[in-house]
Amino acid sequence: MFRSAVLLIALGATGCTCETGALDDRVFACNTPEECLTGWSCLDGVCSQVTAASDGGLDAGLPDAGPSDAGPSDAGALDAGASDGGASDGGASDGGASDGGASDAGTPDAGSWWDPAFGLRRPITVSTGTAAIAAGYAVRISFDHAALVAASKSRADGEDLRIACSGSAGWAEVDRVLDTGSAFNSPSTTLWFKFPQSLAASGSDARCSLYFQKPIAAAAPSDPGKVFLFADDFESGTLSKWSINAGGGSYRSSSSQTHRGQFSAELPAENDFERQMVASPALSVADVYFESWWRLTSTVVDISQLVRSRTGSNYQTNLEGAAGWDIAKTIGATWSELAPNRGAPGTSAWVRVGVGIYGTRMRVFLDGAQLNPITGSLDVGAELASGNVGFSKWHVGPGSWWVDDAIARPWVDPEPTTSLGAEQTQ
Ligand SMILES: [Ca+2]
Ligand SMILES: [Ca+2]
Repeated sequence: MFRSAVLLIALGATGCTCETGALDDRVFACNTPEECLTGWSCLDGVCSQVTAASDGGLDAGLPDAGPSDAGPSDAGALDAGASDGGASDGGASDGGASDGGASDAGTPDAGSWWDPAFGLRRPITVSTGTAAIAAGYAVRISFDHAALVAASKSRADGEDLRIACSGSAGWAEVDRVLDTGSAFNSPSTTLWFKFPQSLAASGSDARCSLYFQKPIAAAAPSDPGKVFLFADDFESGTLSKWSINAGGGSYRSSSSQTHRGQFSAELPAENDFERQMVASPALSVADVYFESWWRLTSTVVDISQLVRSRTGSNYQTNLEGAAGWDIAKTIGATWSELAPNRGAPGTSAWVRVGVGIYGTRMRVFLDGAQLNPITGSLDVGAELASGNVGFSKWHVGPGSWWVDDAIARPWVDPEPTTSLGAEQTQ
């Protein structure tokens, strides 16, 4: 309700008549708040002064349109405008404890707006199935960013795409990361962010929103380390996020093939020998999705992607040459195949390999589609309750195996879903 919370100052066509008397070219017509004086906002193309003291009079008679904000006790509530959503909105007439605390029903106060510099938003609803999620679960949203760009609602570089979540302390922006298989200005731009709240099974929560339409935007916060359990795009030019066991070996930083950026990890041809590369410092995670992009010179390989990995033990998908990816495990150095190989590995192209394990059940994904088992999930046994993520190689070559854009994130099965609500203006 920011729109109703400002006092419009009339501006003549020949100069500023603003009450501050500060003649400044920027206080005329505007497209963005940055073109106006500090403390002023751009409203309907005109710089306008935010005047909190006058807010009540203008706002008191206006309906507060949010679904969770429509209670009878809210009819007379003052809406604090741009800074709304925090402590100033927690008054007795506005729902009190249900407005942002731990017991929050999950729908942000539609009368609040995170940052008035952003013109538009779409609420994000996170919904769980039969599996609850803990706070900090990484969720994704997909939307037609190209259409927003074409309509001048967002920047082509996506820097104005921001995600903020409301809570007891008000709105807080969270890092958002472009999916490793996605792009900005695309019909299916996909962003990941860490959902700040736990959510019970069969739950639904819309405390977070996607904000956009800020023509002048600094770089968005987009640290994968703040969204995922582990992420390496290998752009450090080193393998410093990994531990290579079995006596070191030939995994190396590479620039000869990359999925994105300038670097990947490469394992050049090497005959039969167990060689692992696992995340360092080691993760100790139970329910996890671990994925990476792979590229092969030839299908003469015997290589694996590991979850719940410990010394001598892991669950894995194992690519055994042209036969494809199986589900297997190594327990106390004894390897056994649990589901037969599926899929047809190609060469000289990047493919996305994902392994999800939840409880004792596992699924393998190729390029985002479930590959193994054919349907459902496979019980891999209960030997390993948690562990690290990584890779194992028995044979590579002729040619090399490259890995890029490795990510580990919490995973429940079924995964929560997200949906984007209709576009809203302030
Ligand atoms: Ca890279
Ligand atoms: Ca096999």
